[in-house]
Amino acid sequence: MNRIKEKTVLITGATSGIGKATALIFADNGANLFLTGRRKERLVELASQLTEKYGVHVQIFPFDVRDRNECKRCVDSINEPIDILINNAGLASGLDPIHTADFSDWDAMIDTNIKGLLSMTRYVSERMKKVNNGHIINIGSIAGHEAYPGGSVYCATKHAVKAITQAAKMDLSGTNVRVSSVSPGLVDTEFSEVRFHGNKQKAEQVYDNLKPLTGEDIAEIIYFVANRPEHVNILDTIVLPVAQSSATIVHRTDK
Ligand code: NDP
Ligand code: 8X3
Repeated sequence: MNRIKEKTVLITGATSGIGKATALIFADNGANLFLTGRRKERLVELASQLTEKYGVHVQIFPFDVRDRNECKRCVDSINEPIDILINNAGLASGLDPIHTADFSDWDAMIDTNIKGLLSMTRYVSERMKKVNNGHIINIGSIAGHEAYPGGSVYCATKHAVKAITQAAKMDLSGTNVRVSSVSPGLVDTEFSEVRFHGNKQKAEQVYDNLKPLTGEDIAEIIYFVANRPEHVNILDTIVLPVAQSSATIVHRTDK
């Protein structure tokens, strides 16, 4: 059953990977979309592709979620109710140990993954509470359930996403607003290229000799979470490739 048709869905970080795949699956199911990300040209191209192929309404908002004023401007400029907010924009920056890591990497992750997500949630949840309807879906990670070496701050930001999801659900207790998170393991997107500051060779090694998840795999889970009946609130889902058993245990086959 499709409960998504004609719903309005705001997706942050729709220019690549999980966010873009999510935009596609929601458009395919008749949702009208508000898409964000910093790379405007990609948003323009995606919007025209979705409008043409699926006949849905798509509005784009090119901005940096680290800028709280821009988050407010985006939400304020949407006049219709926002049925679903998918807080997907995020990144890992670096994989350096605690004693040598770069402060600017830490700031980028904290400001995007925690503060950006909080800004969007703060502005949208206020509106959802007023109309007693809505669904906030946060993209967490296996890194929000476990830590790993070199991941002190990335893992901390994703642990924060888990805590924010749980606390938001409690804050909105008694309303019809749902709060969920989807927590993937290894997904082959631009994630590792961003983590290694554009080093494609290092990025490819992350997915070497294993079959990682794809953005589409996670988009399907996000769609499933959003498409439950209104009384069903999935709080979290951990989704791993079969070759991954924890944040650090990954089975790689010989070439
Ligand atoms: P990608 O790098 O492919 O996509 C990240 C998206 O986030 C892009 O659309 C990017 O858009 C957007 N983004 C990043 N920083 C900002 C910013 N400051 N302001 C606005 N948008 C921003 O990676 P994924 O698709 O893999 O990542 C999506 C989410 O999934 C992230 O939260 C990530 O932590 C999480 N995740 C990823 C996993 C993986 O293995 N890939 C596993 C578990 C969770 P733009 O650059 O245009 O601004
Ligand atoms: C991304 C997955 O394992 O690189 O959140 O942290 S991992």
